[in-house]
Amino acid sequence: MRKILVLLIIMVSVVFLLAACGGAGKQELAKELHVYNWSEYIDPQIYADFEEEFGVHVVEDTFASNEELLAKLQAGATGYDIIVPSDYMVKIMIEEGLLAELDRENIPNITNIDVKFADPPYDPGMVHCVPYQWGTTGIGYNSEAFDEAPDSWVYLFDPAVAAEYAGQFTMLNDSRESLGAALKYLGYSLNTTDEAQLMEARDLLIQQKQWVYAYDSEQYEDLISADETVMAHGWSGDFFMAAVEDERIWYAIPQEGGVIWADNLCIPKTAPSQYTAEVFINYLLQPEVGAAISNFTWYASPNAAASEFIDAEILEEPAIYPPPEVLEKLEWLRDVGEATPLYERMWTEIKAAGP
Ligand code: N2P
Repeated sequence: MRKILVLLIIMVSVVFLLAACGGAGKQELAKELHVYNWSEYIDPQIYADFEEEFGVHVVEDTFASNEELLAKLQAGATGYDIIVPSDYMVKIMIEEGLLAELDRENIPNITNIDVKFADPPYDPGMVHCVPYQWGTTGIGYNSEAFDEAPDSWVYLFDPAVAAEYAGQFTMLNDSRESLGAALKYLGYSLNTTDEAQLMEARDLLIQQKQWVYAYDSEQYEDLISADETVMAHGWSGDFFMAAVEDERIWYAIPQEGGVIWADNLCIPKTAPSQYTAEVFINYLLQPEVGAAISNFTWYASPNAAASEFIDAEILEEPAIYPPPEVLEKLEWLRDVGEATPLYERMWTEIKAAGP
């Protein structure tokens, strides 16, 4: 009788133990995943494949600048599971307490990230985010409209040159990028906190405004293709992606140096499903999926394991993977801290100025 009791106790314990093990670590996937992303920044097929494999429907909403993304979160948007801020904005968001810390157990593929990107200064040790894609900011153009590549900020800012392209070029609708381009042309740092330098950059952009077709961050490459414009201040991959359909379009990194940036997959603290977001990040980090992202966006991948699946045309393009002597001249946008409101004020004044 005693033996039977002991056996019974053991059996019951085993059943409980198994149940406990099965439950631990195995969280439920949400039915939907809400991604807030830059436009045309992922092959929609990847969302479809993820849905097929995990039964999670991905809903995407897009933003056009880091400041728009931040404003949305600050205004209390709570519906997003994944957001894609750039480097300097990650730092700001961490400081504002807007980002969740990643649970590495759910993201084993994080080891695929190239060591060069695995310890970013804006998020040491990838505690909050995983690098998604990286690229540069420069000048895209219709090669038929130029004898030589417009590979200098002179084309956008020198009155004698820019006036020649009056009404035929766009500038990014982005405070840090457009002020940054003007600062570079003036020979200053993209991250200056000197008010006099910033006012000079503001005045330059106000002077330039009479020749600017539009401030735009989402359709500038299509405007070139539609022959509305011949040149645009913009992000590398967007032009290369457009060049697949319209081979007149090409891209140059200004000789004076441009901007290098990295966008990141992060999870807001308010995310409805952090676990599903981590499963999704892990999915994107698979070598073939990482490559499929770059093969669609034409941006460089921080995923080392993806390289062997990325098209040679992309890997071998020096304006996508710049050689060391070009990389050296590029500058990262950094969090300018207390000077941020100054940048915003300058930008507001530019936007409000008469054409
Ligand atoms: C993709 C936009 C790239 C984002 N269309 C630049 N940070």
